[in-house]
Amino acid sequence: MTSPRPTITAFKASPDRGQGLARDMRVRWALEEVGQPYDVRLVTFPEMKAPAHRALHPFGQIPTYEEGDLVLFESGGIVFHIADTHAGLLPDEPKARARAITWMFSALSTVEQSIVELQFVMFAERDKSWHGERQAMVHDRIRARLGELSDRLGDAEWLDGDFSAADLMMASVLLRVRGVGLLGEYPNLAAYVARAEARPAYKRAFAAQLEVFHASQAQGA
Ligand code: GTB
Repeated sequence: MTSPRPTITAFKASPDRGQGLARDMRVRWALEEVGQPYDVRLVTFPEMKAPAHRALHPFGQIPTYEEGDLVLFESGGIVFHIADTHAGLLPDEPKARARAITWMFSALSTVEQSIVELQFVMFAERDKSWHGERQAMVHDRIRARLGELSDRLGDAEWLDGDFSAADLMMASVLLRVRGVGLLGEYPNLAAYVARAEARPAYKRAFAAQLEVFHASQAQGA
C-alpha cells in the first residue's frame, strides 16, 4: 500500500536566509533520502501562531507533517516516522536499529540542547549586560559536547555503521554551530558534516529550501 504524498510546513521567509538551518531542512533531507516526493506549505510567523496552524502544531512552529489523516510535529518525530516507514534510513537488524534511534535522540536532546541555548544568547539576549559572559559559558558547554562526540566518532565515517537517520539528525544539529566557528575546532566532526552535505539527497533538500528563500526575496518578504 502506498502512503499519501505528505505535506510539510516551512518558513515563508526563513530567518536563516537560506542557510538550511531551520528544522524543515532535516525533514526535507529525510524525504529526499528515501525518495518520497512531498509538498511544502509555506507559513509566515503570524500564520504559525494562528489557530489553523496550531491545530497541527500545539507550539505554533514549523515543521509539521501531514500524510492523509496523520498529523505530526517535532522534527525528530517526523524524521523517525519517515525512517520507520520507508527503507534506507534505519537498519533492519533490531539492535542496530535501536542504536541508530538512540543516536537520533542523543542528537536532539544531548547535543542540540546547548546549541538551542546559543540561539537565545545570539538573538534574544544581545542587549543584556551579562551577554558576553553567558555566551562564553554556552560556547564552552557546546565545546564539551562536541569534544565528547569527536572522541566517539574518531576516524569513523558515520556514527554506527552505514549512514542512517542518526547521522542525518546529528549532522543537521552540528551544522547549526559551523557559522560561529565551533565546528571547525573539531576536524573530524567538520569532515563528518561535509560528508553528510555531499550526499545528493542533502543537496536536493538544500536547493529546495534555498529556492524558497530566493522566492521570498523576489517578493520583498
Ligand atoms: N523541537 C522542535 C522541532 O525539532 O521540530 C523545534 C521547532 C522549532 O524551533 N521551530 C522553529 C520555529 O518554528 C524553526 S526552526 N520558530 C518559530 C517560533 O517558535 O515562533 C529553528 C530555527 C530558526 C531559525 C534559525 N536560523 O535563523 O538560523 C535556525 C533554526
